[in-house]
Amino acid sequence: MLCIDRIALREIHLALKEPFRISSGIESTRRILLLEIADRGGASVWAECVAQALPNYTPETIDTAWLAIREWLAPRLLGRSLDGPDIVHDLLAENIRGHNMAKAALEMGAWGLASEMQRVPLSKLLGGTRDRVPTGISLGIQSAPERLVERARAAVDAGYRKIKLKIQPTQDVDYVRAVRRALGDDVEIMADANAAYTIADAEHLAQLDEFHLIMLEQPLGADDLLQLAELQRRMKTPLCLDESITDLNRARSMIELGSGRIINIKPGRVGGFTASKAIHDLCEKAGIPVWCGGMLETGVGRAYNVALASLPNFSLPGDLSPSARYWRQDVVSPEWTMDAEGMVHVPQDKPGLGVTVDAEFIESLTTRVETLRGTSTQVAV
Ligand code: OSB
Ligand code: MG
Repeated sequence: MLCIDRIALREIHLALKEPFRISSGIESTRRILLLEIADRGGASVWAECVAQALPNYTPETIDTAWLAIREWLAPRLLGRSLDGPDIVHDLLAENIRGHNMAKAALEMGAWGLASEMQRVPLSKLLGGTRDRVPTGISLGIQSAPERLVERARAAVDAGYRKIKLKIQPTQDVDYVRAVRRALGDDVEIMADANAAYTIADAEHLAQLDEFHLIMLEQPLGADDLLQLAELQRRMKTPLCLDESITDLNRARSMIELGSGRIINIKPGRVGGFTASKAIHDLCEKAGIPVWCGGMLETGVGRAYNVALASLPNFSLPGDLSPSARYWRQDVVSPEWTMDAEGMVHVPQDKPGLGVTVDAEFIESLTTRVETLRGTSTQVAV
């Protein structure tokens, strides 16, 4: 039984070691929404909302998420006795459309809190079966193919099990070709277009087939399931959907229409763990591999992703890079690391996130805080 009696929203600013460019925008210093969720009994947990500063990946932003949590979502949970975290998804879904990242921050936080209270590792609570999960790296768009080749080579040397190349029109075939030639045929390479193309580009995109990519992620718009199905018929490379998959039903549509053959599950994008598990189970039955995507999370969000990625059908390497790939200093200790075989270790002996959150460091990065309680709210700056 959970009874959440306090939710603190906190915005922190954390500089990426280097800017991350994708077709829909660039991130340099991240504005990040962290939540602290406390149970009436004294237990508490940190959670992360993965919405970004601008609505270029999904319609949400950190500011819309803040509003949605304060006005509509947190009031549904505060002061209420909850049988368990598995009922939170439906509680937050009823007559509140969208705002999946805002919902997910609370829903995953409820799982984290339950894990703390039951003294069970989060991965165990979710049904995870593995104690190590393979990781890939996601490389942003570079100024020239040679720059990308350098990055990709360094990533292979570091042990990464999958190299994801961000592409966009005019920076695509030449970049992928350069990396495939430099790394040889044994390295698992994929590309991610973040919805930058239309079906009119089908012939152009089909040129990627010759590079034997393990997949091409989200080449067309999020809502273009029919066009994606047509593109899949015209390409050998398996398509993987990211932005398109916003819930279980979208995953069903993808499978039935043939709009893709692989799914990138980001728990934030689908509204949390319950939806992620449902998509995972559906895909397992349908023979569709899934993997865990990343959103440049801090070590808090990463803890949730690593736990999820320990489920059995997460059979491809996730975007689960170590802390040091993103930050000079992460907000957790120990920081997330990867072994020489490109595996991230899933915490087995600690409940909750499995890492310690550095509240003092977070305090020093904080630009605003708002604490929500059962009946009243109080604002502090
Ligand atoms: O499309 O997967 C994406 C980051 C921000 C927004 C969208 C995406 C990404 C990544 C980053 O690829 C993956 C990571 O966290 O390492
Ligand atoms: Mg993607």
